[in-house]
Amino acid sequence: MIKCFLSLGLWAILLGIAAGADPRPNVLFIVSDDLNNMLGCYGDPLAKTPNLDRLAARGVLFDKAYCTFPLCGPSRNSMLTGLYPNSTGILANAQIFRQTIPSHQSLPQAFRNAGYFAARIGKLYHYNVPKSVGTNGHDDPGSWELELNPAGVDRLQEESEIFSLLPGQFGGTLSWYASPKPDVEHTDGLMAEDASWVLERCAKRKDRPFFLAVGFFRPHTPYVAPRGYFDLYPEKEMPVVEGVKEDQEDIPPPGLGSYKREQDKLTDDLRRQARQAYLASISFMDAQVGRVIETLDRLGLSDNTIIVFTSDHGYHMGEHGLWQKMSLFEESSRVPLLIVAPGLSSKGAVARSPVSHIDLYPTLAELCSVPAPENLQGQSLVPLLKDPSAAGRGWALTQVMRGGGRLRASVTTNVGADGRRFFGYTLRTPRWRYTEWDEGNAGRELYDHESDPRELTNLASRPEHAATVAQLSEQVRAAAKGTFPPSGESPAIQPGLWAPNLTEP
Ligand SMILES: [Ca+2]
Repeated sequence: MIKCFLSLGLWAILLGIAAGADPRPNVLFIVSDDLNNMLGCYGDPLAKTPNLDRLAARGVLFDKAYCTFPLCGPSRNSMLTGLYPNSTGILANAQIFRQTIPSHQSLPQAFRNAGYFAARIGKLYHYNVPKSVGTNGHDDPGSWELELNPAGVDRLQEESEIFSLLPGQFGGTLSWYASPKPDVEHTDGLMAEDASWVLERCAKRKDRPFFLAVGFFRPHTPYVAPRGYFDLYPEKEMPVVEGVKEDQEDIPPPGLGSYKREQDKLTDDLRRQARQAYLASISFMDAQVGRVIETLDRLGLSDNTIIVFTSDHGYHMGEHGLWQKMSLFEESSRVPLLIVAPGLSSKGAVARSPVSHIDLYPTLAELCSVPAPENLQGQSLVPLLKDPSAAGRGWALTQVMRGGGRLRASVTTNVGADGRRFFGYTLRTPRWRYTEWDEGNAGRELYDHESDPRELTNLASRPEHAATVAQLSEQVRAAAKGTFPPSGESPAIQPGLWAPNLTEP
């Protein structure tokens, strides 16, 4: 009789418990490296990303998702600890949160401690690309039971063929190569194979759910991908950003502080080639994601596996005259975020409230009933997964550092003659982006996304927007204050709101 009132899913769980199976859902956590929102499912007119488009159609696409810091190391440590960079103390690459907050439980570690099988393939924490490909990089061994670090022809054979703006340097510099080798010989292709290998073994363990993290390296520089993907994007059809000089006139200097001198070498032909190679690398990565999802489906795991797809931060392709990351503009701070939570939300839904990487840890912990640390700083996205029109927190905060010194990340340039370090914070609300540099002393920016989605006109000094600036200034400062740990919690971090004052790990 009771049967009439129980859903099929609940019956499956009850039967599963009877058979010794663990009913908690699996997690497939996929992170692409240096990927912006140039994807078909985000409306890009050129990108060919059929696999990610299909994935978006299976779950919820977060239209306004943002990183906490547009640089690999700070962003990944933040995402995987559920804490803002001001609380992890990680504001540069080549560091890991164990150096600053060693007892904190990372996201995969929480799953591991709750009985999940936690595995990593490729880049989850920071990794020098391409030099650390094939190694553990700056990994956290406590997060995983299994780590796999394949290296393909892109790392082992082809580096001498790569074109670079700074010959011989690939990791931080615009560089690319159309490879004659097939997908399966490249690092990301090998990672898709490894993921299938792990999934096949996990499928046989009904008693133990898995948290499988796959960190693809593309489209990070060098943009190396099999030649066929370059052919999808004829060079002469690649657009070049126009009107940069006029656009830059109202941008305060720190807003352009991520520009690198070697980019002076970019001709329009090189700009087209860079875009072609970046898009080719995206399509190559998309194909590898497709292979992993196909395996998940083939093994019958999809109905009980939560899939997350995101990137560590966005990326410029010449907008505002900028390339790569480390700016606070939309292109650099925005990330793709797709979440498929079987049975929870309508397929192909779009959530438009601003959300953050900081929200992933509490979301996955809630979805899988995994105990999480009490000091997590994000919101659970479960209400938005259930109802994509829900308001959520209503904003996302991204910060970046400017200025000199040893902590200076490889991609920043000095602004400010004294070399003093300072922060910029930007708040994204449903309508506005508002940015303050060094407490406003080094500039403010206000962009209206209703009329100016490319953030071309800085409205911060216009009298008619004074009230909006005042209100957003108060809001961004309150949000920034909320990124620090409660006082006295962590002796490794001595925070200052507008300038980092911390002990280098
Ligand atoms: Ca402008």
